[in-house]
Amino acid sequence: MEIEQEVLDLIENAKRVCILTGAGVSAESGIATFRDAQEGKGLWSQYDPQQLASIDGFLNDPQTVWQWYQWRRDVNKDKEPNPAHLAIARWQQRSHQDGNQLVSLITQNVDGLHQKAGSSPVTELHGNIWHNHCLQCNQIHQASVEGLEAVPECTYCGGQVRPSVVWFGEALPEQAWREAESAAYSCDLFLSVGTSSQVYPAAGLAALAKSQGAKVLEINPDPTNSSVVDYQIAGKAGEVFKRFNI
Ligand code: BV8
Ligand code: ZN
Repeated sequence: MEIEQEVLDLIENAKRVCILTGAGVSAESGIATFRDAQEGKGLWSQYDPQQLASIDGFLNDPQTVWQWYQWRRDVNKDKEPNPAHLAIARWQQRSHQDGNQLVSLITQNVDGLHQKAGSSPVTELHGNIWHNHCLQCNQIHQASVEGLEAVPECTYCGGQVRPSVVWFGEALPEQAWREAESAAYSCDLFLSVGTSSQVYPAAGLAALAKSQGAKVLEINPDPTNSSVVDYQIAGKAGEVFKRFNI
């Protein structure tokens, strides 16, 4: 039986689906992946994203890190969800309506495009680039930071305002991690969409699902060849979801 038909049956018959997405699911919306950035594609390619996306990076050079996030917000602000985001949102809505399938969405992306596509709930493991808070007192910084070149000052304690994303070396938000772990632990079908599966602890979720007997499906034009993957669809997420007509 042709693999795609097998995968369609898996999707059709799964009771509890856990979808983990990465930067690849937003690539067709025109947002470069981390991998692209690391391979010297793009303005900031001379910087190591792991350096910029770190507390040390911000403490050593807050201005540069702030400007990197302002640049990314500028790139993201007019980007629209693509067929992959829209298909996942429809899948979630349909599962809510007919109730015979539970679909959980876990993302490593900070771009908010899943929410823009109508997905709900969305578990954001690494935060959201449109939110900011004070490094010192954690107060949420409500005001818009559009166009602000300099790192804003906290209106409560005068501390530095930072993007509300999870930097390397920082713990993931507890609630989000708990949701992700329980969704992976209890699913019978785990979908890994557009992620290179190199950043932990997110990259460990597929193995957790597998350890509980779930089937693992990877959608990625560049297979990760990870041993936990049962089915690999080597294609772009937007095109694959369109083809599957999910
Ligand atoms: C922590 C937010 C401890 C910021 C991000 C175990 C082993 C080794 C290392 C570690 C370990 N445990 C922890 C670590 C350290 C580190 C880590 O994993 N390092 C890696 C690099 C080795 N992890 C951490 O630091 C984590 N924190 O461990 O804290 C702790 C614990 C308790 C108390 C205190 C401390 C925090 C990790 C989160 C960091 N923040 N983002 C920001 O965005 O600015 S990670 C960031 O990079 C993204 O969120 C994402 O997670 C990752 C990029 O990966 P992908 O999304 O997969 O993107 P990538 O570009 O790599 O790949 C894209 C893929 O898409 C490719 O495969 C490509 O082929 C595919 N693709 C392209 N086009 C398409 C497509 N697919 C489908 N369709 C297409 N059209
Ligand atoms: Zn403060």
